[in-house]
Amino acid sequence: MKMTFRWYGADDPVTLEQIRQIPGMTGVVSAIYDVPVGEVWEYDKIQKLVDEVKNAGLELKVIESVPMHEDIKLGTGDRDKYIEAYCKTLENLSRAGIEVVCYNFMPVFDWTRSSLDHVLPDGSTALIYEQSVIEKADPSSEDLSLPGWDSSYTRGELMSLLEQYKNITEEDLWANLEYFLKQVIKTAEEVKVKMAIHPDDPPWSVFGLPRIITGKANIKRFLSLYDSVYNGLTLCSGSLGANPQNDIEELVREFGNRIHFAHMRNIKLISDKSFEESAHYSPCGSLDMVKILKAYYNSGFDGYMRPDHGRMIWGENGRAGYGLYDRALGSQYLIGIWETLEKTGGKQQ
Ligand code: DNO
Repeated sequence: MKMTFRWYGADDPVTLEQIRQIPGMTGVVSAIYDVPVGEVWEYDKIQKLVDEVKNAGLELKVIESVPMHEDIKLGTGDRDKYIEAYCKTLENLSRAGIEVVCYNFMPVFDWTRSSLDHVLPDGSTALIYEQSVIEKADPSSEDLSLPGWDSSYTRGELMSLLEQYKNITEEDLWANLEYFLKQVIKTAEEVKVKMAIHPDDPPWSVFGLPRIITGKANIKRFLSLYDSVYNGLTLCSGSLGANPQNDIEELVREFGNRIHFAHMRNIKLISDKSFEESAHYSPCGSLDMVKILKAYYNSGFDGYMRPDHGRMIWGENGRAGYGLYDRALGSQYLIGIWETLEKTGGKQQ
């Protein structure tokens, strides 16, 4: 297992120098943020980022994410152009030494939360998802603030996208995903970059939009669309864990050899379809991090891992979910468990 930390590039208030000082960190996961969705990431730009990270004493082997143009998800006539650009980006990433590419197939919105600064009993703040709030929210309204939302869309573009998705069923989305994989995984195999789809967060439909990477049966279906180690997973404990029917340890055991990137996050389920993001430490949330890590250890996991969202603690102001302090604490907790597993041999579950 190689422990990494998400870094948002030069604009991130968290610096590479700070990340470098977290014990056990091998690298960061990052992306090129100033290329519009659908355009090719040029090799020089990627190499420059890789060098910047290297000069700070860290590695950049995982990209999170290469975003997907909505035309691919919608399956419009323009999709081939965007798929070609995606493949070209993969070639350039491979040339710069990238091994894993994380992406998602969620229509319009990426991860969704109802509040970004919910105050927990200990005074820290965390992201929270309350189904009742989301059900009442209007996704096209200007004052809705969603953390994963690409704010580069104008309101008009957003309305038009939502309109186009009215005709897209889950089965259409599956067909469009398969179409994408059939071309992209071929390139991924050639250039040896492992694709790792991120599950939908939360793993159910929001704002009436279809979502399909939601649990065991659908992940199985996804993996069989193209049976190759290059068609793999980012297994996000917090995303999938929001549905208590998803047993994360079981998913790790079942799909172990197809997991290339592990997102480790705890959440506290507060009621049906509602949860708050807790500290990583198992007793703070509903997931058992020791059991999950044991499943990774027992499956021989040697991919990349990162602590996922942290709370805001110690007065830090930063990007919601992506501050320095709580994620650093989380990483140390995870590394401590992993070290124990390595020294005691893991044992059977
Ligand atoms: C949220 C992240 C997601 C993830 C994308 C992958 O914190 O886990 O935004 O990066 O869904 O494409």
